[in-house]
Amino acid sequence: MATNYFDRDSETVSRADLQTLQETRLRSLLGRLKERVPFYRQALADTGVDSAHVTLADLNRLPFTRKDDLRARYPFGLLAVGRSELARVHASSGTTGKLTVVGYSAADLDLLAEVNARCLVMAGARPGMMLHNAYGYGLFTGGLGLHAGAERLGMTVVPVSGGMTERQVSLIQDFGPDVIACTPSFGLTLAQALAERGVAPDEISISLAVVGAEPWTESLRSRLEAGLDARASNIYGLSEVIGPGVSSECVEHRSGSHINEDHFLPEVVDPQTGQAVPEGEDGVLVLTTLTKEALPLLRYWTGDVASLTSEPCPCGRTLARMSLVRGRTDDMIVVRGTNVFPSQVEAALGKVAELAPHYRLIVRRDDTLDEVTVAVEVTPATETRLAETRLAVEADELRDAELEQRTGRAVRETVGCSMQIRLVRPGGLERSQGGKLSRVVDQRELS
Ligand code: DLL
Repeated sequence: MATNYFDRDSETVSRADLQTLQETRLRSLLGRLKERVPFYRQALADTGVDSAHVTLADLNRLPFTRKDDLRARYPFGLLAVGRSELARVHASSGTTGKLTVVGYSAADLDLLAEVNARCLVMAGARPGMMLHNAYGYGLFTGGLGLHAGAERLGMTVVPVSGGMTERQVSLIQDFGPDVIACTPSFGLTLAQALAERGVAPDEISISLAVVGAEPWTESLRSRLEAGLDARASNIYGLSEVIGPGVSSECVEHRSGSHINEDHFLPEVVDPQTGQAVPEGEDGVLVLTTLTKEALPLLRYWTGDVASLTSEPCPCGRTLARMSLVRGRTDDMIVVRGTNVFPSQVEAALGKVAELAPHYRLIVRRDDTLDEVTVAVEVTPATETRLAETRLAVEADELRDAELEQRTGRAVRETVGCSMQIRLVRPGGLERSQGGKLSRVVDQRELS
């Protein structure tokens, strides 16, 4: 392995060679889909596209696949291999409805390890380093995905999984890992727990963090890096497409996450029209799995909003880069005519030192007007201060009129519309599977 790459040839391939490879793989994918998956046989027949000669220019004539297509064929209806060829099954829990089930052949598991090894190297990890892996193990792909990548790379893995913050703090102090893999919100929880124990960030051994599985922002990155004294790089992925390992930032530049494009073909499209948007513009990320065997997906509509660039990166990788995910189309809320992404609110909250970046937007319709409440956790220090000044009231809610007003102002200035602020104790907002915090609760349909 060259120092900076896990697979130099694939990661620095010329754009022309990459395109040829992608087209060859796309043709083979369409052939397999037609042969093995009735859903795609039907959908592709309707397009009239000649699979054997398809080029990237034909992509927009091919059908999208959506989460509902998977759900409607729950659990195994879109598999392209027999059940006996499945080496593993993972699943992702939606907030509503059935699980989305994903199957892996032995070759798919090999790919999961390969792309995660690439991402770990991009994030600065090297063979022989120790990884504290705090992504959840189980049906969630994060734990086992990073685990496989780290083993492939030749790291020492500590398979801690999520939760049990106190225990994790002790393990970090005792084992001295070099790298941590975790969600941004759990990373901050750990940083807080360390601070509460009186451990200074530079007293812990961690120097790199591999952070993803939920949207985060530059302001959150600054807090996380200060709290852990580590350099944090983004890792992105989704169960349907592979799990973690679709893309990752290179630790040197961290200006966009390099997509493993030889395996996952990216497009960014307008959420309304489905047409490609120009490079650099935001739209919905759509991914085609070029090499997966068990659950190959054509033009999978991720629902994640991001932009793409294929400008060369100083790290030497030619793989296109995607921006940090701004949010999900289904998380975008229209408040009195303004489009709002939770990440914009997060950026505003980041300007208020007394607040932790754990928040949730609750949307209600009051008569005909949309009202948004931002429930946001305060830092432990703020909670202590409020308790001392007896401003704290009621179960999980805290009151501080000055802080609420200042936060409301920051939100209005950044987002362009006003929202009510509700202060919550540290840890007061409920986390779901994998430590993820759902950012939007839309109660409009219910009221
Ligand atoms: O979250 C896979 C993963 C595990 C990625 C560990 C990175 C690290 P799912 O549970 O299927 O898979 O959730 C996928 O999470 O569509 C995004 O909305 C969100 N997501 C994942 N990574 C990021 C990220 C895993 N880096 C969904 N930034 C995706 C923003 C992310 N959102």
